[in-house]
Amino acid sequence: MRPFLKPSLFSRPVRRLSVMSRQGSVLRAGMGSLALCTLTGLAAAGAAGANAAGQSAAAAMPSASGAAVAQRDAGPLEWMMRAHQPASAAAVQGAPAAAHVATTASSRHRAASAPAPELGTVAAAGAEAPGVPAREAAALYAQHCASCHGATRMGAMGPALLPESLERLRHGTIVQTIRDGRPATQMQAYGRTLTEAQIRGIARWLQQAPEQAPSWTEADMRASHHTFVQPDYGPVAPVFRADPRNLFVVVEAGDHHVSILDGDTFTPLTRFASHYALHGGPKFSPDGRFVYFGSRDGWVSQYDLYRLQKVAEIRVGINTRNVAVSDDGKWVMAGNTLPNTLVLLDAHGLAPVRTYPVVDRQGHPSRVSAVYDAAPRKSFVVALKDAPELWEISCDPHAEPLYKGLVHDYRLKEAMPTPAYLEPRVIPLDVVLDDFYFDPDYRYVMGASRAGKGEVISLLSGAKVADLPLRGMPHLGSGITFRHDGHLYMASTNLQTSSVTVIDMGTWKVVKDIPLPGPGFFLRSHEDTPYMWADSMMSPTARDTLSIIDKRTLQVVRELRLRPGKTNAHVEFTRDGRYALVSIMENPGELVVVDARTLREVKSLPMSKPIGKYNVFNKVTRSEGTSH
Ligand code: DHE
Repeated sequence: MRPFLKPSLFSRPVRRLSVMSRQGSVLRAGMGSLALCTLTGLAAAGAAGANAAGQSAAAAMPSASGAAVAQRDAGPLEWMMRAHQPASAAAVQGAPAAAHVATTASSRHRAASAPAPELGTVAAAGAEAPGVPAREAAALYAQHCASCHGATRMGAMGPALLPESLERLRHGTIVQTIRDGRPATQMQAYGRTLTEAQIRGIARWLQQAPEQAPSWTEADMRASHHTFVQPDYGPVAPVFRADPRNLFVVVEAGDHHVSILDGDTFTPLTRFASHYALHGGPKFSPDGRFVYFGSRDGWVSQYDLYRLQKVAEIRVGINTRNVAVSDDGKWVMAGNTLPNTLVLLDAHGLAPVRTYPVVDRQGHPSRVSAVYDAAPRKSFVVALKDAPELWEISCDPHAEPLYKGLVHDYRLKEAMPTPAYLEPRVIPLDVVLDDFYFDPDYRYVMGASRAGKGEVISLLSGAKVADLPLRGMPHLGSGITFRHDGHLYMASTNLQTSSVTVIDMGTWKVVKDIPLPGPGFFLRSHEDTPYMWADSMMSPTARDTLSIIDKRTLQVVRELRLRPGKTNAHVEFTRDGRYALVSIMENPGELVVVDARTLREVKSLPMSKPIGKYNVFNKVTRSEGTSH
């Protein structure tokens, strides 16, 4: 087959030429020191204005929803499979044709929430009594709900009530919330005011897309920006006596709060309300003073851990994946699925600086899968959920320029160099990669496609350097690295198969699949402990079991059931690796402190579904046993 010479995209000096065949596959060949750039992708992205982001998202909204409803009876594993489906597949399975953005978002979120207690307790939707018609439901919403959740359901004092925001909840859970209210929030119980049919009608109406597609413009973003305090960014002393580098930030998903914990005494310093459904790890400034949160419904918040006060917040989108903080502490980048944008914020106060429409080389919008801080490269790496591309955005004012366009040799200056600072560089991929892990130097990205196919991509050249022989659905994002006998290993849980996979990062070969009692989600370790801790929270029967694996022998040495029958998951170590903090992910739940040597419980604190906890020292020093 003769390749159709359509330039693929490289923007730094590379040693390989990529050409795309008419069939769309990328062929690569060694080419000395060439720099090739696409003629289309970035130009399209750059040309689109900030408002176009909102418009393109709006254009992509479904005319009528159905995805969330169609998927309500899916089992946990099915949800996980759907979470990893490409946009087209999700659309075929029950969503309207135009639902490129919103439909795929709807299919995505179900998976990992399977262990959430409310999901299992709700009656099947098939047995529901019919609710009042949509017109009446809309009028009831305007009368009872709009003052808190916004006339357009975009959220105000209460969270957004759009299909994308509710997709992780079953119909019965929404009915229950309207009927019974939510404890410790302003959401009151409407069971005494409204009939069952009215409540069911409102719930069903909320699961449908609104007549007017929601949009989120730069003006909306700026209007949402709120500054609580103007902190002194110079050296200040904490307002408490605890070691500020050994604090834990605990995200409590049960009632949407955050607790700050002294990591030496395991006593809470403060607890405050967060935005609805924080997702992804909170990210820290390099000195550990500030922490940044992203919520699923688009809010980014900055919190001062020394002063124990909120600094600022801004709503960057309708649906947000996660946030990353640059290595120099100057920038926060937020990745959205609705609209399809990346938003760059000033890390000191969260003022919006730039909106990047996320559009692939063919001009199609894509959701952001996640944004990561590649600290050694002084850049953000962005994974796209609907396009076979990775983006890298340099935060280095002295970064080598980008060469956009097809050139023979970038040294001949055949193309005009574009300053690379804060400008996306696009790395084309063979497949859409969905889940990622980086080597400690951020030279390589390990990625897994939705079908579980694994690849290693060099961030230097943009080329694939190895295939990863993976089974099932590896959860690379929860991976850890560790060293043993002069080798650097990466280990990851698997959402589908009951094992932890260990890969030699020198050879990219799987050295062992360590059996677990069930599929797991999170994996954790620390430089100063010989063990890694894996949960099996994707398993209906073993979600209460933590497997303690010896990093030297790759054998499970103990199975811990701290609270039998309850979800035992997500571990984080103290800064010295002496204690492991384990979540009992229930509501009410607990945080259990375990001696990492004796594996004995030393303390327990009541918490509301503590979904994750993050140690300041381990994060800012990029401990190899934790996420970054
Ligand atoms: Fe997460 C991190 C993606 C469902 C809890 N999750 C991440 C990250 C990604 C991701 C890309 C890393 C970003 C970061 O830390 O900045 N998560 C996904 C999904 O694609 C998936 C499967 C479907 C979805 O709806 O988004 C998914 N995640 C879940 C859940 O259902 C969990 C258990 C509950 C929840 O809050 O929604 C969940 N994800 C978490 C947590 C982290 C996370 C606690 C941070 C882990 C860490 O220790 O750093």
